Amino acid sequence: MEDKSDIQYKLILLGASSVGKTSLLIRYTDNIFEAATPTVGIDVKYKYTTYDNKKIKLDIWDTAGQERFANVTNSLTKDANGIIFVFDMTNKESFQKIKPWIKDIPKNTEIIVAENKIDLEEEEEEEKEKEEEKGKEKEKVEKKKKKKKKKKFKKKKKKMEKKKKLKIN
Ligand SMILES: Nc1nc2c(ncn2[C@@H]2O[C@H](COP(=O)(O)OP(=O)(O)OP(=O)(O)O)[C@@H](O)[C@H]2O)c(=O)[nH]1
Ligand SMILES: [Mg+2]
Repeated sequence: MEDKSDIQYKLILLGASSVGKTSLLIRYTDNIFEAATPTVGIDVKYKYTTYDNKKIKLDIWDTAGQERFANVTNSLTKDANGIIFVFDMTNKESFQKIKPWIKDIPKNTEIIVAENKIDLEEEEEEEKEKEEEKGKEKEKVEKKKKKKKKKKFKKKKKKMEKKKKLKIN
């Protein structure tokens, strides 16, 4: 595509390793979701979009979450227009990792915090519901068993009392 844009923005994806930065990026730029390998250093992708009748070019920098690339990543953020912090909702540590990063971001830089892998929460929820259902079913069976046992005992007791009465008479 011809590089004729009214505005150009530089965006950076930041976040711990494996939170899904590259996956988010290729979903946005190419509309696909495929197994991504860990990013080495940095990578950049472009996306053209329009807003307010203006043609906008987004340079989206994909960074490596691995600690050994921290220096490369930090130098990128200085002249960014916006930063998208990504964390994995099933990994608390990945959220905590964002805090120190935010402190070092220049004040006029826009920030977005994106919670990723929310499909895994739905899976967890479904699993929980199934377990609860299983528990309820087990409870029902136990209650039925107890009731049956009680009934049996009552019957036996009645029989014995009858026998006793007969003997006395
Ligand atoms: N279930 C699920 N898996 C995801 C999602 N997004 C990414 N993944 C998987 O998470 C793994 C890591 O994804 P990447 O996109 O490579 O993560 P990254 O943040 O770019 O990792 P680094 O490049 O090492 O910093 C891959 O196996 C992806 O397929 C999501 O929304 N849901
Ligand atoms: Mg990556």
